[in-house]
Order: sequence, then C-alpha cells, then structure tokens
Amino acid sequence: MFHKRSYGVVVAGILFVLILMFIMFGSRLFTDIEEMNQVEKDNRIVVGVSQLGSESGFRTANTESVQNAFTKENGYFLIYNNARQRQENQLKALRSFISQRVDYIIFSPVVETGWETVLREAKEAEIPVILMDRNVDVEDESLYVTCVGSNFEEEGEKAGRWLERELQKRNRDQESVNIVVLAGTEGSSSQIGRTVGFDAVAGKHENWNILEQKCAEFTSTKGKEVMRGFLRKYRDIDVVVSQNDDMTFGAIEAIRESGRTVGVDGDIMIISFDAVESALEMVAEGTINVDIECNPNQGEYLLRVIDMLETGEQVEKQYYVEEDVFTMENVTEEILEERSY
Ligand code: GYE
Repeated sequence: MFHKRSYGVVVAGILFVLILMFIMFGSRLFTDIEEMNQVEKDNRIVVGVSQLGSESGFRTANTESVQNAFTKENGYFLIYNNARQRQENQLKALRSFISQRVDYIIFSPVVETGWETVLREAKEAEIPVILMDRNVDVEDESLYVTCVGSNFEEEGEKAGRWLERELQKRNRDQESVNIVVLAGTEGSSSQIGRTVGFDAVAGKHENWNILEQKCAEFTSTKGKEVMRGFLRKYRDIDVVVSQNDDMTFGAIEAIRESGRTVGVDGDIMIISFDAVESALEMVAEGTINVDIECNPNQGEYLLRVIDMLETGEQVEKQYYVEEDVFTMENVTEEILEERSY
C-alpha cells in the first residue's frame, strides 16, 4: 500500500517535470522551428556572424553596425555570437554555423593564425566565408572569399608621419625622442599592422627611441596598468603610441596620477587609434594629440559584398573602409555631432 502510493507520487513528479520542461524548452523549440520555416518561406539569407568580443568602443560600434545591416527588413536572418576574446569560442561558433548550414559566415578573427582547418570545413560545406575587420594568415587564400576592414599598416604609418611633422614643427626633429607603445591583442591584424606601419617610419629616424612595446589587450584597464609600469620604469617618456582609444583612456589616467601632463600643451604626446566620440572630444580639447581613425561601420560594406555574391558578380579579395586622421585642427562640432559611437 505504502509502496504503491509513493510510486504514484514519483510518477506524478516525473510527469510534472516533463510538462514543465516541455513548457520551457519545447515551446521554444517550436518557435525556433517556426521561425526557421518562416525564414525559408521569406527567402531570407541566413548569416552567421562570429564577433571576437566586446573589448572596446570600436567593437561595440562594429557589432551595432552589423546588427543594423543584417535585419529582417533587409532580407536577412542573423545568427550572432560573441566569442569573448577566445579563439576556441570562435572556432565553436564557426562549426555551429557550418552544422546549421547558414548561407554565409562572417567573422572577425581575434588573431591571425590557427584558422586553416575550420575554414577548410566551411569550404567543403560550400559556405562562403567573409572576414570582417581583421584578417587571417592562411596559405590558401581561397579559404575565404573576401575581407572588409581597415588598412592597419597604413594606419600605423599615418601615426608615424604625424609624429615626423609634429617634431619638425616643434624644432625637435634632431633631439632624441623617447617613445613607448601600448599594443593591442598579440597576434591580431590590428596590432601587427599598426606596429609594422609605425616601425617603418620610426626606422628612418635615429633619434626616435622605442623604449618598449607591451601588450595591453585593447582595454582601458590594461592600458592603465601597462602605462603605470612604463612610468615607473622610464623617467623620460615623450610620446605614447596607444594602439586604440580604450587603452589611451587608461594610459592618460595613469599619466595624470603620476603628476605628469598630456597632450598639446603637456609633457607627453599622445597618439591614439580608432577615433570614437569620447576620444575625439579629447582631441578637440588638446588632451590627445592625434587620433588615427579606424572605421567600425562595416555593415553597409558587408551588405554590398553579399549583394554582389548573390548576383554572381566578381568580388575583390580586400575592401578597405574609409578613414581619416584627427587633430585639434580638424575635429569640428559637426564631426562630433555626427559620431554615434
Ligand atoms: O582598433 C580596437 C579593437 O581590430 C580594428 O580592435 C580593430 C581593433 C580596434 O578592439 O579598438
């Protein structure tokens, strides 16, 4: 008697849990299936986007640009994944896009190496891969269709050329100049390109001493920490080259806390990259000397590339987005107002 009753309670319990699970996951599964059926009926293009993380203002703007481009209204179904700076998460996301048989894969590779195998899997599945923002280092370039992003080497050169001109203006082009570099994610295209570009110009000037270059991962917290270390180690720093605005914000805090000043009238010149709105405001007020723009608005370019692929048009291997260089002289009210990130 006792056994029978407890048996009944267990069965009722199991039933209850099953019903609950069905309500929680089953209905979700049905809506997912329904949605996918609708996507097929509407003939929408399914795009899997693997974003590398959310480390910076640039990245947030880049993500928004993609999400605003691949909308239902534009004829797309977007599957978005944030890899939180880990290559293994990106690899997982790409493989899940392959198994879902998306129409296109778009991804912003956190570092340049280590993509061959997964790209070959995508190629075998006949899914075109488009690189966004950063590039990959692969022997077989047919593993991706095209890359939409920035010319990082040129950005680095622009920074070097600005410093050349500035030192001439200040009549300091013969004096020795001490430089420290806050570098972005080790092995990323933006870190590699900006370093190569700046070093090419620095190499022409015997009086430029790059005291040290250290990775600060494109984040403000790390930028502050690494800059603090530099300030403790080197007494005479004339120039900070910071490979993105977020690291710059941290570095400026560290410099000010050490009692030194920055910018146009300060002890230490600041060269930054990205040109997000809050950095441009600092350029306008003379806190940052120069900001080399890196344009995160790549969604529209990606839409155009997919349009071309859909109509069978030939695409180029690389598309560069438009980018400017900002100093106090050319940051206008209008530019500040227009900047949405
Ligand atoms: O400069 C930085 C970001 O790869 C261009 O990555 C990008 C860089 C950008 O997090 O802020």
